[in-house]
Amino acid sequence: MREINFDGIVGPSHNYAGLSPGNLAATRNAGHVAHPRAAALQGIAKMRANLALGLVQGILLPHPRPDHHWLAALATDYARAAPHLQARALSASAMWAANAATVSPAADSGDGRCHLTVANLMTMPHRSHEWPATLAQLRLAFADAAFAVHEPIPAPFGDEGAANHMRLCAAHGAPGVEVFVYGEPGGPFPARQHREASEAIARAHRLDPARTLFVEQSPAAIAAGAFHNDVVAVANERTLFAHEEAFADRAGFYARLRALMPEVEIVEVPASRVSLDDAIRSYLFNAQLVSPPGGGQTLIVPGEARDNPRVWDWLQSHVSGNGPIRAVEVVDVRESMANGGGPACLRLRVVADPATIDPRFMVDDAKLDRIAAVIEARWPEAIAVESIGDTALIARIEEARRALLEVLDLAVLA
Ligand code: SUG
Repeated sequence: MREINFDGIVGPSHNYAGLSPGNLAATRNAGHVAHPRAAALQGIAKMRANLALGLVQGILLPHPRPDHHWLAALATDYARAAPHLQARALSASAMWAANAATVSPAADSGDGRCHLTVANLMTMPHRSHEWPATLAQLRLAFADAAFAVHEPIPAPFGDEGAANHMRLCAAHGAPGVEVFVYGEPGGPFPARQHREASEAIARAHRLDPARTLFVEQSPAAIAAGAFHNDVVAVANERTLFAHEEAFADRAGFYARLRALMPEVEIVEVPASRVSLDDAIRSYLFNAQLVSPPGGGQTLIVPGEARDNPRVWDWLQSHVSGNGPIRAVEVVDVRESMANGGGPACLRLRVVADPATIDPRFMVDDAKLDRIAAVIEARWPEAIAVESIGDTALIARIEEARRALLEVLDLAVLA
């Protein structure tokens, strides 16, 4: 059993339309010119860095954009749709694979299978139509009997996938404690993860209720721009790394966790060292906390975390002390960051035997070279929001994706 990171390849339609209220980066950058080619190459470089650490790497593919099926269901087409519908049909938001599904490894499930429930992403219109294409990919990638792939939880219960789910365990293949973090409505921004959805997923995945926690996200964190829990907390093996203000009742949560798992190591960053605002701007917690084969945990942070002196100071002092995070790696994912997506948003973690996964969804350096060549040749260099009605641009976006599917022998997804 290995932990495999499946990164969403940044699609050729990547742009800044400001579609996610409550995601302050996306709102701040609305109307800026986006660079899909650079964005996708940044994602490839992040995957190469993961491979260099000795981690196992997979991919998820960009979705067909614009989404003609969604527009047809709205009784229109791209040429006639209002600009706000065009933008919502064109978004490359499927790149944030942490929102693709919630995953429970086989060791946690009553039936010994690894369960994946596709997220319905119903709160944001531009993300609400991702799930059919995600489901199609997961059914291909995880067709083996070792997996159970579930359809999304029905509306009105919002589910945003692994971004609001953490797992603590002695080792990836050992039984774990699964933590589902939900939000309560009432704040200035939507609470996208509903408790009812998380509870349904835990039942579908046949989790042991005694080892499953439902924890409320702090309303202050949502109000400050933490639209998903993975903006303020991340877990790996025995380590929970979180901001002091991540949870509504931190003491209650930590006590329940310690009772289930006395060996848990809670690394909490106090607000006096890193404010909620600094944490959210730097995406300190939207990091990949990984266990390279050599031992010790590495935190993969975005460049924005190094640029913030308070965040960088905290990281340096932790790494030079006796804490569980032994090394920090910096990656440049700034095109995704400008839409509120850091290193952790771009990946979906699956604990499984790599041999049970469709090899078309697994990558090594040579395959990343082939993907990068398609991106270099086909992905638009820049997209301005005003140009999304341009039919030549749309044709280019669609051809670019088709070329990638061809190279990966995945034309079946076309
Ligand atoms: O859902 N941004 C995404 C960012 C998702 C980050 N994922 C995690 N935290 N796991 C979102 O808000 C912006 C797209 C736009 O405005 O065009 C966007 O959808």
